[in-house]
Order: sequence, then C-alpha cells, then structure tokens
Amino acid sequence: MSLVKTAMGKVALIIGVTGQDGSFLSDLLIEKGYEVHGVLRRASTFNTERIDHIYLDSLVRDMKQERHLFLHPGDVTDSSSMLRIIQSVQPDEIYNLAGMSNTRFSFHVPEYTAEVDALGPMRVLEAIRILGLQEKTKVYQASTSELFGDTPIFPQNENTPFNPCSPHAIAKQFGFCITKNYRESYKIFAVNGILFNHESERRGENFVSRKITLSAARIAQGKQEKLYLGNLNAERDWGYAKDYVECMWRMLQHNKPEDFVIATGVSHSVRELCKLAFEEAGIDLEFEGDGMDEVGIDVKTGRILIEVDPMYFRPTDVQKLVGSPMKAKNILGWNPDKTSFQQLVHIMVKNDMELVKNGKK
Ligand code: NAP
Ligand code: G4F
Repeated sequence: MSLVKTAMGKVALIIGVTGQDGSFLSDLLIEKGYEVHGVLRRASTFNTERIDHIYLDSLVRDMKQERHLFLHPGDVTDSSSMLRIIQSVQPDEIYNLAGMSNTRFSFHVPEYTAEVDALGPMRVLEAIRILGLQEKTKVYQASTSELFGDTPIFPQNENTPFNPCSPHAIAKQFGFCITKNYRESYKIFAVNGILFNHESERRGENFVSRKITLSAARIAQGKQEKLYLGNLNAERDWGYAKDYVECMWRMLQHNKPEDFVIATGVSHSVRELCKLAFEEAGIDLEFEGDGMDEVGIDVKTGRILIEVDPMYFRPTDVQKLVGSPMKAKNILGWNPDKTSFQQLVHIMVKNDMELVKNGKK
C-alpha cells in the first residue's frame, strides 16, 4: 500500500469515514483526485456499508491499478492510534467527522460523549502539534448547530451566542473552542463547520428524517403498521448531506482559516416532514389532536399511521433552528439552494421505496 502522496493529488484523512458525511466526502475527494485515508473503528458487525462501493471496489481491483481509499484501524478515544495514523499518513487535510452524533443517546452516555465529541478533536489537534505538522496539515472540525441550542435569535449565524442543551452539544462546544484555540495558539489551519441538520439516503435510521422516510415507504408497502415519534413541533433547517460535504472541502481551500455556518436558511417542523414524506410515498396524511394525543391519519382510509410516544422525548430539546448561510455563500461561493427540502425528501423516500420493494429494509 502506497502512503506516498500522488503527484497530482493531495492526501486527506477522514476520521468518521464510515458515517453519512464521511462516505459522501470520500466520494467527493476521490473524484477530485485525492488519495483518501479513513479511520475505521472496531464494531461487532461490519460498519463499512456506506463506503463499500469505493472500498470493496479497490480490494477486488487489479492491484496494479491505483487505489484511492485506505482504511486504518483506530479510534478518537485512543490518542496513540491518532498519533500513529496521522504520522504514517502525513495528511494535507484532516476532516474530523468522528462523533457520538445522536443527541438523545448522549443523555444516556454523557461521559463517553465527552470522550468522543470533546476530547476527540483535542487528540487530533495535539497529534498535529506533537508531530510538528502545523505548517502542513489543515483540519476541519465537525461542529454543529446544536451549539446554538435553545436560542431566541433567528436565524443563527457565526456571531450568535451558544446555548447548548444536551451532553452532545456541550461536548461539541469544547470541540469548537479547542479548534479555535489551537488555530490561535499554534497557527494551525483549523476550522469549524457549524453545520445545521443535513440528511440523505445514507442517513442513520434513528435520526428523525430517515426514520420517517423509511417508515413512510414501509407503511405504503404494507410492511409496517404505524410510526411512533416524539416532538412533532421541533423545527430544523434540513439540507442535503452531499451539498454540505462540498462546503467542508471549500472551507479548507479558503485562503484563511475561518469558521462558517452551513445551512439552507429555511426550517420545517417534524410534522411537515411527515406530511411531505408520506405524500411522496402516495399517502395523504392529516394531523389531528394535540400534545401526546396528536395522531397522523391516512385521509383516504381513516387509519391512524402516526402516534406520539413519550419514549422519544428528550430531557431538553432544541425547539427551532434555522441558520444563515450568507457568509459561506459570499466568501466560499457555496450554493445553499442546490437541493430544496422537497427535493431532499423526494430523494430519501424514492431510495427507501426501492429498498423496501427489494426486501432490503
Ligand atoms: P454519523 O453518520 O453518525 O457518523 C459518525 C462517524 O463517526 C461514523 O463513521 C462513526 O463510526 C464515527 N465514530 C463514532 N465514534 C467514533 C470514535 N470513537 N472513533 C472514531 N470514529 C468514531 O454522523 P454524520 O451525520 O456523518 O456526521 C458527521 C459529524 O458531523 C458528526 O461528528 C456529527 O456530530 C457532526 N454533525 C452532523 C450533522 C448532521 O446533521 N448530520 C450536523 C452537524 C454536525 P461508525 O460508523 O463505526 O459508527
Ligand atoms: O433527527 P434528530 O435526532 O437530530 P438532532 O437531534 O437535531 O441532531 C442531529 O443534528 C445535529 C445538528 O443540529 C447534529 F449535531 C447531530 O449530530 C445530529 O446529526 O432530531 C431532530 C428533531 C429533534 O427535535 C427531536 O426531538 O426531531 C425530533 N424528533 C421527534 N421525534 C425525533 C423523533 N428525533 C428522533 N431521532 N426520533 C424521533 O422519533
């Protein structure tokens, strides 16, 4: 395996390569001619499904042909693995996407969440400093709109004060601050992408968007009776992950290290997402009732398809987030309107209808 930088391309290391964003970013960087390295953490089952189309390809390919994706066993909770991998890869760019990314679950594992989301970024930055790579290696840190938390300010931008309200968001605030601190203290090109919710056909099934699109597809094809959800009033600024990873890359190509909000500028409620997803699946849905008694009804048959289950509520929830993408639009030339909310839901439902039809979900 060659770890040598190819003449034409740069070397990137993606920590969190097996996740939604890591897989789209791998596709993008390979397309741009990068040699891509990823950190693969240990799991009890295979966890490379989202990158199998690139990784398995490269395994079965004639070894004389060029390989583009190399995986390294490691974990952001383990400093020695971060040091070893960064030393051997000598990346031009590191994208730290590793995250305990499930807000609700972070209430159950707050200490582990801090290990991954707070200390993880610090271990990556420390490795760069210890290895003397400050001049060479640029770092992208996956920060989040959850940092704004329960804010009264709309829309949120790079100057909006943080008010995180979950262990996940609080740990991510440490990650944000340490990235800024290493940029200022050690002159590392380290930036925060404050990304608002972004979804796709590769989104994990326990996030609300995918839970809804998959359930809509299953219910429409008679494979599921009902969908149980939590806070239907929550509003999020939902964009398409494929568009967002492009902006991560743009941030590292910019001539100076700066933090950017990435968002569409439009928010929708969970209820609206349900209506649209079910419509895409061929079901006209209507909501009736209030609070815990609210239900989603199939207008044609009168059947109750959605119910509220208190199990999915959080000790504290962020009610509404909507971001201003103006800085990224003006400085990075990023297009926040590339994929609309309607197009995003269409892509996800279409994908899930196919998966269900083929017995894959
Ligand atoms: P995701 O699908 O949950 O992917 C997270 C990635 O991190 C996976 O590859 C996961 O590995 C890896 N990971 C988790 N713990 C790790 C550890 N201890 N060591 C090494 N790798 C670890 O999340 P995503 O949607 O792609 O998001 C990427 C990042 O952006 C996350 O940090 C997330 O918090 C942040 N973010 C996401 C959004 C969003 O709406 N998607 C918005 C703002 C910020 P496995 O595959 O083995 O689990
Ligand atoms: O899809 P969610 O679980 O995403 P959440 O909590 O906003 O976090 C995601 O986006 C963040 C960026 O803002 C990232 F930092 C984070 O890593 C992750 O990618 O929930 C969205 C909303 C919440 O208000 C939640 O209470 O949907 C509400 N919701 C209602 N019913 C539900 C459900 N969420 C989930 N997961 N499951 C439900 O049944």
